[in-house]
Amino acid sequence: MKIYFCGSIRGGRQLASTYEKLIVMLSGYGNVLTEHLGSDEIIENKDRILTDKEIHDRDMQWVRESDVVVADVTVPSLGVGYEIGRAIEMGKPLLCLFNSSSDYTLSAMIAGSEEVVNHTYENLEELGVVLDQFFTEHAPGRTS
Ligand code: 6K6
Repeated sequence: MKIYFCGSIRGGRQLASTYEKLIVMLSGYGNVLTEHLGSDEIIENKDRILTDKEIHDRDMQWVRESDVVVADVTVPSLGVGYEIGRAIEMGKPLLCLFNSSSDYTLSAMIAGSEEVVNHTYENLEELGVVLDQFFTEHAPGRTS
């Protein structure tokens, strides 16, 4: 099971520690291709040596290879929105998570999409059940 996790980078790193915890949770269901999203250090030190084209092409290849896409859509990010649109076109099962305790408002283009599973959360503890249900429904019987 390959999981592509999306979270804001240049859109803002306010929720980096949340991404890190989410990635740990997702690792229980499969191989998270974008583990670096939880670590400012890795993004700064490793990915900075890649050109924008290399980042784009690598990430799109990973979206193509993935079995499911999970996005934290709380911090508005052009890159995350782009990945979601591309993943929808590729027919990937997609779970979008929005933190309602934040000061952000979710774009209608995500909140109103019937092609993604939207879930609003207040704390990460409540996401265990949501992830169990998503992976059971959209990737039944698959293992890493
Ligand atoms: C580090 C500092 C500035 O740029 C970097 C390296 N950039 C990226 N490295 C890896 N993935 C990236 C990078 N930029 C965007 N992405 C992908 O887009 C990630 O998979 C995220 O889900 C999403 C973030 O988009 P922005 O628009 O918030 O950057």
